[in-house]
Amino acid sequence: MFKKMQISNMTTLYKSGTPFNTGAVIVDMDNNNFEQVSNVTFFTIEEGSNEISFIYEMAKDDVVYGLGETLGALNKRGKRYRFYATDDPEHTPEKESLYGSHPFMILDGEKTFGIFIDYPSEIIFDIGFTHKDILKITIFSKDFDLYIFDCDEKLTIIKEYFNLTGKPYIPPKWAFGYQQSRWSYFSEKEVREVANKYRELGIPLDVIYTDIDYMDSYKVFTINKETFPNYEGMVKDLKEKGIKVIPILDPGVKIEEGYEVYEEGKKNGYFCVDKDGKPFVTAVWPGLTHFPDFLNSKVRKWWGQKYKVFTDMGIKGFWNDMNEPSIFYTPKSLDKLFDLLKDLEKNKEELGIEVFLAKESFAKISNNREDYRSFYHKLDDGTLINHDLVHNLYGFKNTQATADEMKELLPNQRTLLLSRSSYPGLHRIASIWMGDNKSWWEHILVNIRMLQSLNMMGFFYTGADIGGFGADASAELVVRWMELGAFTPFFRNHTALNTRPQEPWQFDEESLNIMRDIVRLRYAFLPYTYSEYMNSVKDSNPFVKPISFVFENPRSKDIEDQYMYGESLMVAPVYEQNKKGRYVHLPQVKWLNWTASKYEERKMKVYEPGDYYIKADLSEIPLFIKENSLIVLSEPMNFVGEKDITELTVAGLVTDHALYNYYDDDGTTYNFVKGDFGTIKIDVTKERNDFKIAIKKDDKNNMLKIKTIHFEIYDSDGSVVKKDMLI
Ligand code: MIG
Repeated sequence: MFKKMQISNMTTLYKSGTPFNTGAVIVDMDNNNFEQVSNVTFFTIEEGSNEISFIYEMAKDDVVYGLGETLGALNKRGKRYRFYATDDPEHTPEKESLYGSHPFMILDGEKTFGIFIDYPSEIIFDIGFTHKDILKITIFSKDFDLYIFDCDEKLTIIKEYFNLTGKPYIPPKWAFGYQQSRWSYFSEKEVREVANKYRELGIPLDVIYTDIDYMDSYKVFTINKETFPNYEGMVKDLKEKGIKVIPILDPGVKIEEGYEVYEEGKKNGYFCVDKDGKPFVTAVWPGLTHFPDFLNSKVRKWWGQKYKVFTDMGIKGFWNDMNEPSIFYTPKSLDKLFDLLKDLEKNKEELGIEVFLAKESFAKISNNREDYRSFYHKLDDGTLINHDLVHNLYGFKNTQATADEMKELLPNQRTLLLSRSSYPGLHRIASIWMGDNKSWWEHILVNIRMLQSLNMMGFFYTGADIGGFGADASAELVVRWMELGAFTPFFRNHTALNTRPQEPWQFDEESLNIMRDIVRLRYAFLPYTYSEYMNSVKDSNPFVKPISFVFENPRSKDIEDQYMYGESLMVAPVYEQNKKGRYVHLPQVKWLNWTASKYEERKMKVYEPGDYYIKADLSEIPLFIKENSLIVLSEPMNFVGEKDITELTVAGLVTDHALYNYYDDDGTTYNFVKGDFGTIKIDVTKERNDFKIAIKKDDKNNMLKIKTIHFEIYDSDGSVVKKDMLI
């Protein structure tokens, strides 16, 4: 039995039992206005004792989109996905769970609809895996909210999902600059050296991260005074060079007498508890730790205020890691392992398969479901709830603690806030990166696909560890990945401890020069990227979209390795080893190709719709501007905001008429909400062998410093007209 409520003309809620209020959905519902039903549109239902499955028979050509942070293809059909937040650094193709839980999908085909399940523990989406045509969604509970979006338009379904769960987060403008990180910048000296090297080499940079190495014994909110004697001084000095420092924060609190965070948490009962009501003991980086109980609002307040040590230094960006929460082991699981080892020792002369099995037991002490079942949260109303039932919310609530208190610590300031684990709703307040990928060519493709799937979930501001986190990277791999990264909203080179360094200068002169050009190209695109990002949030329209969300031709459904970046630009990165080009599908309209390497060299060529092999040397990335749309560029800078943008270059192929909505604001506050922003409507109309240009500036608060706009407008025959306009 469900309580059925009509939320809008296309969205229906089916409430089962008494669901936990996750905070994902933000619309107020009239709980009295429901009807009791036993069916759910589109699905047949199979009920077990503690689980329920929704089954749908897919038509041959139905395509499934969504599910956010999952592996496999962009079309999710043919694989099984399991939402139970997991810290798994081995993103091999068979894996079913990663860090986030994103149970929202769109089925597109004979019938088209969306489904979102608001339930914070285990859900399995078997999408034509067990049986190729059967979609089976299993929820391991009878208490959940299920939403059906009955609509033929994929983008409208997404809009409706945002109506329900809120609009995507907006970072500061500098978050669209280039960022550098590495787990194992061991000292302040090293961080300063890396930052300085960027400036010496003339490679733009906006952010540098300090990973867990800056902490004192991995104690959260502390700084190792030996290796980072003047963290605050470092933050200030780098700020002068336009480089912002972002620290990592882990949720596990080290159990250590006298350590303030531990003492306060213990005294106030702020930690998750075991079945006897004692603080639950687990282990992460610092050794034995407790987990703060982020489901409790008092704890969130306390935790969020702790960030003051950093905001007082002028820091405006935070990186919340390990919040699935990751568990290395618990004393209990470790004891079991020691028993096993003792057993093995007794028979050490005759061991065979036992050793093999022991290896598996060893792996199982991390992130074990049994451990997640053995601790509890105390909610605001005093009730205890088993962690396992709300597992997927931990990272969301951890990051909510940060976001909420930022309103007080940094009033009216935007922050760059990243979380590793996530749940629907987190996209309103922060964003996520894609976690611990590897320096594998295969993972560039994963990056391209996940970027599109995450955007459907409202995680517009996202990206992967460029160059790969685990394993050693080759120069070619880093170069190609940087080319992709330049066209993802979150553009950060990051790698793990003990891997080959992969900052741009770590390889050879040629690779260094290419990477400098790529990063400069990224900055040249800043006016476009920022305008498009802000417009996409305003319009609830994914910033990155699959080709098939824009073009209706069947062939587009097969295209997963090209994507729309904003409304005008299609990106087709080269992501294979030793390739000097790639095949590209150009759907339905004409396209203006720019196989870009240097911002200054804009050689563009017109293509009719079709399939082409596009050459792209190591230094080049194939870009395509859609017919009758425009891109806007400006001179690259060393960091966002280094100089006023006084000149724009507008380029496009206009066969009829193109309109661009240029947008800008202060980039750091929320004043845009009150209308503090400037826009320029740039209108280009084709006229015989010429173009008519109309410009309408709306800038009552004088946000815009643009004086000149250079036009490079192409015609179908490939000819270009160049004009300058003063505004
Ligand atoms: O288990 O802080 O995903 O980006 O560098 C490793 C060290 C813990 C995992 C994060 C990664 C980060 C690393 N962390």
